[in-house]
Amino acid sequence: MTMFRRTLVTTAAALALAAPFMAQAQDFKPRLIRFGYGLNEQSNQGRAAKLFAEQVEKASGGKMRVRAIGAAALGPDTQMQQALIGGAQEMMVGSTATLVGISKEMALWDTPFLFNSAKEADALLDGPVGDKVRAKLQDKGLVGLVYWENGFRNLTNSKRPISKMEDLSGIKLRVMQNNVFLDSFKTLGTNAVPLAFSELFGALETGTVDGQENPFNTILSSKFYEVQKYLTVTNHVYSPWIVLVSKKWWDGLSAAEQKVLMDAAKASRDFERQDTRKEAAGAVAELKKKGMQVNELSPAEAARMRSNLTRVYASIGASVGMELWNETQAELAKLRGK
Ligand code: TK8
Repeated sequence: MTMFRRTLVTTAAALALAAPFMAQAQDFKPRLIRFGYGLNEQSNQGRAAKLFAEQVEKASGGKMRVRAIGAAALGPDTQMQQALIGGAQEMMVGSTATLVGISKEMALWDTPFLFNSAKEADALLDGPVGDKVRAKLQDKGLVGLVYWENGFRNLTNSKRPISKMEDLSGIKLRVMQNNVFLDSFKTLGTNAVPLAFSELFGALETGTVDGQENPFNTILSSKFYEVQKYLTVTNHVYSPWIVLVSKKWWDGLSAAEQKVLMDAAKASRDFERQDTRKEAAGAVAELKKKGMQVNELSPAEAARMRSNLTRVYASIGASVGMELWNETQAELAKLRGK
C-alpha cells in the first residue's frame, strides 16, 4: 500500500466511525410525531410534553415535528399503548401502572411504600433496575425512553378524613386499571373500582365514586379540589410516568433521529422532575386555600397498613420475578447505607 492510499483508507475509516455521531441534515426525514398524554396542558405533564416537543424540533432543524396532545384526546393510557404497539400513534407518556397488563415487570413500581424519597426513586428508575424493567417492553412492541415523575400518591375523598385504616372501610375508591392497586385497596377495606383517568373527574362529580388517589400536582391541575373535601397525606406509593415510543415506528428511524428523541426525552425528564417537585412543595398550601381539609397519616397507621399488605408484596415478587425483586431490595439497602 502506498503512503497516499494508506492515508485515504485511514481517513475513510475515521469518517465512517464519526458518522453516527455527527447528525447531518440528510439524517432527518420530515416526521410528524403524535405525542399523547392524559392530563391537561396546564399540568406538570403538559409542561414537560411541550418542552420535549420544542427540543425535538430544534435538534432536528425543524424536520421532526411533535404534536403534543393532552387531556386523553387520543384516548386513555391503555388505548394509546395499543395504538403505539400497532403503529397507529408514535409516542405517549403515561403511568407505568397501566402498562402492567402488557409488561408484568412494571408492577415493581406499584409496590406500596417502596421508596422513602424521590432521591431513592431517581436512583432506582435511572439505574440498572429501571433499565431492566424498561427493556422488557421491547418484546411487546414498545420502546421506553425515560421515566418522568408522577409522584408520591395521596388520598382524597368526599366522605370523611382518613386517619386510621378503619376509616377507609366502604369508601368507593377509584383506582388505576391495575391489579396491584385494586388488590391493595380492597385489602385495606375500600370498595375499590378500576377506572380510566379520563373518566375520573366526572365519576367524582356525580358521586359514582367517593375518592381517588394521585399526587398533589394532579389533585391541583385536574381540579379535584372542586369535588373532593378531604385530603390525606399518605404517600402510599411513588408513581412513575414513562415516555413510550411505538417500536414499529422507532425501528424505521435513523440513528440520528433516535438520538434526537432520546436526548430530548432525557432533557424533558430532568426538567419535569424539577418542575414537579417545585409545584408539589407549594401544593398543600394551595389545596387548603381551595378549601380542602388536610390531615396526615401517622407513621404508626402507615406501618399498620403496610403490615396488612404482606400478601400483596408476595404477589408482586411472584409476578416480577424474585431476581428483580431481590435486586431492588439490595439496591435500596445500599442507598440506605445498610
Ligand atoms: C394520566 C394517568 C394518571 C395516573 C392515574 O393518564 O391514572 O391516576 O396517575 O397520571 O396516568
